[in-house]
Amino acid sequence: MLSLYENVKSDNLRDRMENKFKRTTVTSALPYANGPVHIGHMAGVYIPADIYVRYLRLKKEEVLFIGGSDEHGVPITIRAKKEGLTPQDIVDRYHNLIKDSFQEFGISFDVYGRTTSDTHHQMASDFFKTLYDKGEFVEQTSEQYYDEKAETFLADRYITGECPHCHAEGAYGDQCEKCGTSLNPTDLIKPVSTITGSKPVMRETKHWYLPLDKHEEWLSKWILEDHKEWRPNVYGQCKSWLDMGLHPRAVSRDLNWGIPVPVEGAEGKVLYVWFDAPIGYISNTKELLPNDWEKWWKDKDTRLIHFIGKDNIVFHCIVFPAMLKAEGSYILPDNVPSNEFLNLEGDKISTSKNWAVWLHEYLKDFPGKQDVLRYVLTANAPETKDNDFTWKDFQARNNNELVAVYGNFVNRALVLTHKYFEGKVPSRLTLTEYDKEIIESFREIKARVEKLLNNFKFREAQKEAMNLARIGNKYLADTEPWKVAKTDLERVGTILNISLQLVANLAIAFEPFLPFSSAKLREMLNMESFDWNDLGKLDLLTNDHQINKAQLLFQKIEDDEIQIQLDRLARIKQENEEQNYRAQPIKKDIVFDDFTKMDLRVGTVLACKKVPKADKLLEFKIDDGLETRTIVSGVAKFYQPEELIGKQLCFIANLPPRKLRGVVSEGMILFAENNDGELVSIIPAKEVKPGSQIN
Ligand code: B3M
Ligand code: ZN
Repeated sequence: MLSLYENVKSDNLRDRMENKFKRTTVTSALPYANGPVHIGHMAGVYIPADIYVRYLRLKKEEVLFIGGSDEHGVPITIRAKKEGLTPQDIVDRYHNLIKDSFQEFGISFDVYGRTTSDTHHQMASDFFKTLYDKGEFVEQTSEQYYDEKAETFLADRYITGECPHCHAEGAYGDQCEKCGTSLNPTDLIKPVSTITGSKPVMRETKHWYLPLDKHEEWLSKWILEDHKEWRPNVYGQCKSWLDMGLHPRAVSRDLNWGIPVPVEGAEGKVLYVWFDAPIGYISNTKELLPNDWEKWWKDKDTRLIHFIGKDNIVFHCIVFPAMLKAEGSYILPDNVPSNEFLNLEGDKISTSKNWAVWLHEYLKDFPGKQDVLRYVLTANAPETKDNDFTWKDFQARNNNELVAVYGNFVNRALVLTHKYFEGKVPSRLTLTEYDKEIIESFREIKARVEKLLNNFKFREAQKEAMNLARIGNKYLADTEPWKVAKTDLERVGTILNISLQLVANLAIAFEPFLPFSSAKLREMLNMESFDWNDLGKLDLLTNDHQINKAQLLFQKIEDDEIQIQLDRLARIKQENEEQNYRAQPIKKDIVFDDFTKMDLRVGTVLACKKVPKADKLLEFKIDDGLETRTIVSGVAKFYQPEELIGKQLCFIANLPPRKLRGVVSEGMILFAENNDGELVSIIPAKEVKPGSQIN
């Protein structure tokens, strides 16, 4: 398939690190502090960013990992209103919850700041002022919805109305959640302000716009020509934005939560959240390094990498770079590795529908199993396409890979060393051809994993690390030292030496991915520290080095633990369906006479069968008290023919006969229709005579 980005060398192996840069600034998207974080956030952004940073640190590179909460924006004000709290209450609650979750999962930020900090307010405000003074904005007046009762302009999310496409009620000013169409507030039929319930009016308002059209030329060259190595999804999205042509974007909003626009005549206006949030990366750096932050953002020898989700691409690849360029003293990102989305059991993760695995809840159910989730989320990372998290897969990967391969190998190597050599690393003496083959196969691990990590291919990189464990497991199974021990202890020593070197290699290779397990393993191996450059080497543990007792690295996860999770999701799904349920509106009034004209009756089903070549239809023979009549009904999807035989059903007796697939149907059986289209039979509460009338 020829794609938009056919000219992109998708497997760009240019090692951008080679001597070109002195240090790396790594940022990960600042999550909105209006809810806890879930596995989608982790798989999309934080785990890959953390793997990358840990890898660079292990290589002893100079790196800074910046995170923080995004505490402005309309969703936070809406949440506050709903709960009867202030926006500050909301962000205080979630900032701390999110920060704790990240810490518990080993996301190793150097700083985790917040955009409500003074440092940030000052910096974002100054940034705006600089651009304003340089004439980098255009001022524009437009008409927007205004709530006269509340005396405020209305953000898109504060206006609801009827969707012009599917006519659902309650569509928002930016999107109809029923049919998914994006909207403008003016598209809504019968718009209502959610603040006061009144009808909004149009009013003029002035805003500042960043004229992206003026930046189009250099952005095009910079991305499309100079950064062909960006991931195809990122490059492709940028290309389609650029192809459509860029337009000025408003960087201010009428809202009372955020950073005030620092110019005269801007009362009641704040910086648009997407203007201030990326500046948060910089202000959080300053919060950590008040005197030394600039080299991480302004030095040409610094490489800047943004880890984000796919819905943030345009802001990080087009808008923020345009802001940085307009300011003039900053470097631009070198890469923006962005992931697609992770689904949960086949459905889109949704905070409002509680369709998610929340980190703080996971840890309650699976204490100490941070690495298991990290492993599964990387193994399934949505790097090139949306992917699915399922609990069965989670269990299988834990039991069949972490426990059966990695954990099993490590445990056998350590236990045998204690059994035969009192926990002292035995010497490696005569090598067989097979030993040499094994040694050879892990010598290249460093180069292979590096190549993948340098190109942000975390799934593949983790697979390589796991392969190393597979090699080890197979080596022990093939050489069977527990049998050899009966005759040749020297040979056992050689096998265990190789195995232990392999275990030490595994501990290093897995450190970026599974830091908790690597720390445990380091402790078991009694190693002081890890160095990435030791990877692939055979002398990580010297002869006679004393190792500690073996502990299990991973534990089997049982079916009942998984069932608890599946039951929880099933409950949530049902609750959502119930909440979504809305009865159809009542039809127009009829006259009583219309009702009495209908001959509604109860009949007994004598026979029922499928109508040939019609997968929806069942043919019923019904005793209507006078004779046997045939009725064809479209319920084959919901009932097996034999299920309804002998049952009493309600039907309309005086409809004109109709031919359906060659069968003449004399009437219509009544069914209740569920919201999702399921048809359910209506059976009298106690048996009545066939032909009884319903009135
Ligand atoms: N808070 C959107 C998000 O969480 C936004 C990211 C800001 S990164 C500067 O998806
Ligand atoms: Zn709609």
